[in-house]
Amino acid sequence: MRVFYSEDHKLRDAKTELHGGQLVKPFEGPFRAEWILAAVREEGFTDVVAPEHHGLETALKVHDAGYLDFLKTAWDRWVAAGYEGEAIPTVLPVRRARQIVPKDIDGALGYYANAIETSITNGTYEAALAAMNCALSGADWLQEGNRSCFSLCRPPGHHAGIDLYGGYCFINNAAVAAQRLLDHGARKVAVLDVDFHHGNGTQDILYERGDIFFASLHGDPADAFPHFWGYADETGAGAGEGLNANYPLPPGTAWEAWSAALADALARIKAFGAEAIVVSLGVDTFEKDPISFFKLKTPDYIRMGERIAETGLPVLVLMEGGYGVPEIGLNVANVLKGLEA
Ligand code: Q9C
Ligand code: ZN
Repeated sequence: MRVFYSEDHKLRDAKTELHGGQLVKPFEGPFRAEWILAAVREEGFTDVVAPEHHGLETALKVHDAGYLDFLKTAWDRWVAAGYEGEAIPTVLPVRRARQIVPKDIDGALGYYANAIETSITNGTYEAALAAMNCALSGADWLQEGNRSCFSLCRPPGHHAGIDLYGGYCFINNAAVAAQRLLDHGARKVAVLDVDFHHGNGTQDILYERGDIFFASLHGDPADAFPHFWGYADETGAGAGEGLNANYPLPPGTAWEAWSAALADALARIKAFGAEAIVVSLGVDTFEKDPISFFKLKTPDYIRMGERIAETGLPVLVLMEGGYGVPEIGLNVANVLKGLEA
């Protein structure tokens, strides 16, 4: 299985995340991609290739143009304002506030944020583009007739909405990849989000679309980030009515209950008639993840890959979350092994 990986992920190396009332070293850092790359190579996935460079054409079909321009310019505008820390918003356009994009960078940050733990830094936009390029090259690789591949995207993407960043995400790599598959001949595709957190950005982008089915298995929003999205009664709207499937699950969820939800999601993806699956793979479902509460174990990830492979559909695996412990690498490699079994 081919692996797409760009060294440019290292351009995002934030010093701060707002966590527990303190600015701490971010959970999402370059070390994650290094651990994952080392493990997938160790486990035999040695066909590691840099992605092609792509323009913004596909991203502009899933994101707002003003939002992408904000991402491109935010750091320079922040520095020009005279600030010395990393860029974080302080004021948000909450209930009853006006939804007008402010000229001022402090206001623009709040306008485009859906969570404020995530600092914007020098190099963040360039790293997000590199992750997007990995996703697009993966989509093209499937389109050439290959059954599966792994795009080691970093930073992740599934919390990035139409015009929203947060939750360590800036450009929605999964939505961009799904769009690319459709633009290159697929009629219907599915995004299957197995990250511990609800894929609120992906849901935001796909909610009214009739050509992409979205399923997400995640910690119940009553208990877990992103808190304001991910309930089971969010089922899609307009042309997308019935094409959004959320599986909120309680603290302590282990393989048996988790895999029952997966089986239901995969059956619905098949019934929809998807011609390919984009998997938003977070391994923050692992029992030792520092910010999550599921209890999956390392061998479970092999079975996860096997179950997805049983659909018989081409599969593009994109990296999302998974934190704290070096085992994230083997857990990712196990999914890939299960897919090839
Ligand atoms: N301070 C992804 O897994 N905060 N994003 C959680 C810890 C944000 C997770 C609480 C978690 C974002 C891609
Ligand atoms: Zn996550």
